[in-house]
Amino acid sequence: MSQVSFIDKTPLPNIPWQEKPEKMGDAPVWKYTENPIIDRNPVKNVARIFNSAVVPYEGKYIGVFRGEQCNGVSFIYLGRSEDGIHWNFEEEKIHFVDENGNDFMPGYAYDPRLVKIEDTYYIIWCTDFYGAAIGIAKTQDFKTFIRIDNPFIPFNRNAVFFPRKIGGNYVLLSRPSDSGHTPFGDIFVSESPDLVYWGKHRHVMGRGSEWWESLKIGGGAAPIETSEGWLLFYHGVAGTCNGYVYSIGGAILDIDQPSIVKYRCENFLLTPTEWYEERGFVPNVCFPCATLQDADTGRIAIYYGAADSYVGLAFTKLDEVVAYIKEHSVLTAQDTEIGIK
Ligand code: BMA
Repeated sequence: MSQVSFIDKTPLPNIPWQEKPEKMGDAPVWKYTENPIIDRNPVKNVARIFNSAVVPYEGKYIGVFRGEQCNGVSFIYLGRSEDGIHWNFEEEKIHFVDENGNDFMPGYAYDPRLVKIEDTYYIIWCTDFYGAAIGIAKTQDFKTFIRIDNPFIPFNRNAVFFPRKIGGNYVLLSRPSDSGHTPFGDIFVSESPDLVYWGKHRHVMGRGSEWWESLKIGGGAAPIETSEGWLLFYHGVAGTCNGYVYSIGGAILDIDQPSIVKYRCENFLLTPTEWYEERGFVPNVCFPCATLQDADTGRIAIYYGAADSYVGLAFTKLDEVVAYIKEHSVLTAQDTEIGIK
């Protein structure tokens, strides 16, 4: 009998899945043995696909993928899949237009997230707005992609929507940053009644007391609504003498006031250990951008970018990951406060 439940009871019987290997100990998240699921050079003129997001769509899957072109500039490509594992990509990057239907392509676009709120799908990415900032576009049919106002001035990255309004407002996590590789960073939450005007900014959580997330953190997959609160998979970064190391962490936020962290796991949930995570364009990166979940079984599939070169899949179960986060929860005063000064 499951102790924790998803609030959204939609079943996803064809969720990508592999059972937990026996030799995992008590680690609650395990990697797909067939990783990486997307190889290099997946589309003409695209060298690598990584840091990408997917959703269930019409009984299958659809996703927005960070495709780094052969000239080094990233754009977003649409992909479709029957099983969430094998993907077919459109050859052309997603064509964004403004509200009047005129071309409105960003100068670059990376680390997209994809979140359905009511009957609309939102793509949120890092865009060039006189510096790295958050871009947003909406679609209802994955044919027309309409950009809406950039929510914040530069510099900001790693934004992701909550999948429903809270207190009547759209809610967005983001991570203010600098123009470079940002040796700092906390997660904030902001609200908007109309996706144009943003405010009620609150601090959610800062870099962790544990070494694996001691440099900076950033939002990852869209928070999942559960009976314990919003389950958040995020990335945490350590600075080593040989560069940054990106791991995946887990936290649970208050359902009505998500700036309040209820539980925060002191251990990483997943860290680079495999060749496709340790070797690539940027070694030692595990960067979560999306999850799928099946309400009937409690299964969760996590999509993450690996070494800025590949897409990996990892799995967990709701009961197991929530129990692990609670058991290893260490909270700071900053985590539990409302987050305004
Ligand atoms: C961050 C972002 C990510 C990338 C990570 C590791 O700053 O640019 O796209 O995966 O660095 O290189």
